[in-house]
Formats: sequence, C-alpha cells, structure tokens
Amino acid sequence: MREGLVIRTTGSWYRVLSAGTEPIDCRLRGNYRLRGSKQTNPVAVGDRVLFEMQADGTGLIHEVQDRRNYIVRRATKLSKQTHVIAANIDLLCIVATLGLPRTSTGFIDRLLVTAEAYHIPAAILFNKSDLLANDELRAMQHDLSHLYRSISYPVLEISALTGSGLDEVKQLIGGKTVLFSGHSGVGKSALLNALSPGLGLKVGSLSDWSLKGRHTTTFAEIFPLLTAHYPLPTYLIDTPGIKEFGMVDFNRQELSHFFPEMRAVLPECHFANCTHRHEPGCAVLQAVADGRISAERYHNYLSILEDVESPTN
Ligand SMILES: Nc1nc2c(ncn2[C@@H]2O[C@H](COP(=O)(O)OP(=O)(O)OP(=O)(O)O)[C@@H](O)[C@H]2O)c(=O)[nH]1
Ligand SMILES: [Mg+2]
Ligand SMILES: [Zn+2]
Repeated sequence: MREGLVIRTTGSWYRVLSAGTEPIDCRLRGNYRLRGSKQTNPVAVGDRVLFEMQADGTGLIHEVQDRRNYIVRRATKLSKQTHVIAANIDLLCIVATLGLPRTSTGFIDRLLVTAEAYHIPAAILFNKSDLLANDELRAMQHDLSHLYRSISYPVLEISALTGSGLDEVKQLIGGKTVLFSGHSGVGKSALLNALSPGLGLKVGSLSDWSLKGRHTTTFAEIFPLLTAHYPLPTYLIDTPGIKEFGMVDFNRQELSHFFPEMRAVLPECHFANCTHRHEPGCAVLQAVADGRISAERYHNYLSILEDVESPTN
C-alpha cells in the first residue's frame, strides 16, 4: 500500500501525488463507506490516502486518512447537500476585490466564521488594487483592511496583474497548504500564476453583460509550489469561484464565538444564552453602540444568525 496526497478530483477519479512517481489516477474502492451521508464528495483535495497500484497503472484507494481539518459549504443557503472544498489546510486566503466583481463583507464574514469554526487560520487578499481608480474605493479598501487587521486577520492589498504586494503574499504562504477561495472572476487563478510562473492556469475574462465571473476554474486542484525560496514545501489550492457561501452545522449559541471581537466581550453579557439581538445587558450591543465593534460586522452577524436559524440548518 502506498500513501499519497489527493491533488485533484474529477467525477470518480482522484489524482494522487506520491513520493517518487508522476501523479497517479486512482479510483475509490467499491465498498468504501461514505463518511457523512450528506456529503457529496467522500474524498477532497488535500486528503491523504492509502492506495494500491493496479496492473493497468491506475490506483485503488483503500483508505482516506483522518483529516486534521477541512472546509465545507452548501451550494446555496437552502441546499441540503454539503461539499468539502478541501482538507488539511494551513491557511485560507479569501481572495476579495473592491474592483469587479466586488466582494461584500457579508461574503468575507461567512468565510471567516467558517474558518474560525473549523480552526483554520484565515487571511484576506484584496486583489485588483490596480483597478481602484477613484479615491472613494481606495478609502473603502483602506478602511476594510484596517477593520479586519484590528480583529487579528492578516490583510494584504495586492494586484496579480502588476505584482504589487506579492512578496508579502509569498511571506504569508511559505511552507503552508493554502486554500484560495472567493467569487468567480476575483483573480484566484491569475494570482496563482503570478506566484508560480509557469503554472499556466486558465484565466477568465469578465463577461461585461453581468460583471460576474465566468467560472473559468471548474474543479479544485493543488499545485506544489516549487521554488528555492521556501525551505518547506508549499501547496496552493485553486478552487472554482463561489457565488454564495452556505454555512454548515452552526447553532445560534456558538455563532458569536466565531467573531473574535464579540468573543472578547461575550462573558459580560447579562444572559448566558444571549443572542445579542435585543437582550438587556448585552455587552455586544453596547460595544456596537460605542463603536468598539463594527456595525457592518454586527449586521453580518445578524444576517448569518438568520441563516443559521433557518429550518435547513
Ligand atoms: N486589473 C486586474 N485584473 C486582474 C487581476 N487579477 C485578475 N485579473 C483579471 O480578472 C479576470 C479573472 O481572473 P481569474 O484568475 O480567471 O479569476 P478566478 O477567481 O480564478 O475566477 P474563477 O476561476 O471563475 O473562479 C481575468 O481577466 C484576469 O486577468 C488584477 O490584480 N488586476
Ligand atoms: Mg480560476
Ligand atoms: Zn449579548
């Protein structure tokens, strides 16, 4: 039996990177039990597997090793099926932009909350900084960067096109397995190409009729970053753009714990089961009123709380 890293999944085939050979295309043993019946994919990129070589040069996966962590979403807020985006991640880089297609803080916060819940460190990369033609957008990016840094998330203002900020990105990701996630068209693949010249990932063009991305990347894939700059291996995970991030398995009580700035004041709420909506003696409401907690983050908290309380959750 050999051990390997799943670097790509398409249909029922899994491409596995294993020491000393070219990547091997594998299938899953027929009677492999699905881990969670609600999950559409039993094996995700980043999984470590044990497989056996077959006579025809393909492999047969016998076992998926326990995951250190993973990140999972619903296709839409109402969808019942969940999808594991990737497993065994050291860092989630949320690729956002105030250029087009613009990323909302609601989207960023859903990803951040999920990363907190699954114990995955997260950072925000504001890409397409070269496109911020007017001062208003620049000020907005500056303010958002300040906001997220103030609650302990690394934020970089970058451009995959001009290369600005990419040295800082390299510092941030060196030696890690990094998942890049964000809307279609924000420049995830362009960023990976810029970080690893020669990767040659397909990059989309923006369809001007909708100003939305075109879903150029269609499946998640891991690329080892082979450069002398890093003492440890670095793995970059490109993923298809997502429209909305449907969160999985949260309950209303724990949600505020995944907002670091709320977590800090929670012990001061009068009621232990405070939802921070309207309860008297709520320390979160007080902090919002004082400007210690951002009104926008609080608004996103309320919106996520509504999702969490919906019947599908
Ligand atoms: N001006 C500018 N354009 C960029 C930048 N980064 C990416 N782009 C452009 O944005 C478009 C979309 O880039 P992609 O890399 O395909 O976006 P993606 O996030 O991988 O999109 P999906 O694969 O659909 O999820 C392309 O036309 C890129 O050339 C940037 O920093 N500045
Ligand atoms: Mg892409
Ligand atoms: Zn409260």
